[in-house]
Amino acid sequence: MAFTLPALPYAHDALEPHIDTLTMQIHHGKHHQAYVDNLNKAIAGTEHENKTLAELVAHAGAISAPVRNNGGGHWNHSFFWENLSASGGGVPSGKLADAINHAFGSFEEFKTKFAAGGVGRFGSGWVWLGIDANKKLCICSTPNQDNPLMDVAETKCTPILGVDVWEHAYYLKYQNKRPDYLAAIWNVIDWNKVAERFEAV
Ligand code: MN3
Repeated sequence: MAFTLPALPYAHDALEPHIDTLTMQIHHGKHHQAYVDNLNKAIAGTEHENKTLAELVAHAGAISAPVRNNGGGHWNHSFFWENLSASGGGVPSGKLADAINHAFGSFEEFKTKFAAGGVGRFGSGWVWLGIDANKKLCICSTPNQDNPLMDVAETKCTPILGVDVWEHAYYLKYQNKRPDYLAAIWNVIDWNKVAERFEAV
């Protein structure tokens, strides 16, 4: 079964002015589409053809570089679009808010540490909020299209929030100012979705 590009759960202009329409069109329609197409090419006619995306990602390092890069790209972007919402922003509530306060001191402290994780990622990659093996919240970052579920990940966790810090995610609007993009993105983070993932782990 070939993988397909998931539809965006909102319009391309829904996240304006924080994430601009053209960036969303290219990011979803060109970049994410290319990861899907190249993943399908990489697994076509191989023993991996009928595996789920979760299985491919978990063993990405053991399979091949194209599966690691494009399978990760497909997984990460599918996860990222769902993190975002036109009605996002604000602050988390309930058990997730308690866990953030417990792990990081306060929501403001968490945001500072998360943004530092994204700014500190040299080159292209992702910054994540996840739940580690001890069921504690943690922040980590991964290079390229790796993610913390991969066998090759330096820090493993179950992500509940991920932010793309590749230049293609922000360059048209923010140019070289990755910190500005990471400051603006809080306005469109869907905390209900993050809380739902938190409760599920
Ligand atoms: Mn991207």
